[in-house]
Amino acid sequence: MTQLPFVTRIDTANHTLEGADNFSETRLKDMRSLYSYRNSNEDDATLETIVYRVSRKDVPTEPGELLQCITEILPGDYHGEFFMTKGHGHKQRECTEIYLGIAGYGLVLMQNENEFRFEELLPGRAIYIPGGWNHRTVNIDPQQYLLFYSIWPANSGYDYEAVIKNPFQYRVFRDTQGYRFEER
Ligand code: S6P
Ligand code: ZN
Repeated sequence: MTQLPFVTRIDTANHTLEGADNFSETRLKDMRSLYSYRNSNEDDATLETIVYRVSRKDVPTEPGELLQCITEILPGDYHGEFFMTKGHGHKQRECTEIYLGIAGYGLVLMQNENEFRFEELLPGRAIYIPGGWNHRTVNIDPQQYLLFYSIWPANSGYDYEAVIKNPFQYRVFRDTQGYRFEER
């Protein structure tokens, strides 16, 4: 037990976790293959578009410790498919996670083998993602960023291959009704 007590704070003005020590930005070029649209001649400005940012508070990656982060998914879509996270499973499959909506309107897609579920992510709504369920978040408000807080075991690890080997059964597109699912 090397971790001493500490405090973080959700900074709703800056869309970050105050006290975070790890920041990342994911651009379209980093995740293009996850979208349905295929065009090898995409222009550079589009590829540089930031899709989401994560600020994470790190602790020792030991059993018993908890990681926390704030994710901000910007509003937008790539050829109709809403901005989303890459999605992943946890390397330690049994590790669970909780997402708490802070601002905006999103969907959390969850998939365990062939079973697909989704939940709306709204301010104050907490979604429990059990171990073994791959998860991806989609911002379905075309006008506003989506902000949510996550907390999960520090020894979980990230398995990005999991959602390539077993892709989510549904994609989420912009629609006159708001959004629509498309089956792969
Ligand atoms: C970590 C947790 C979130 C995501 C973040 C970005 O277990 O699920 O912090 O890492 O929302 O998503 P992704 O799929 O790019 O890691
Ligand atoms: Zn996770």
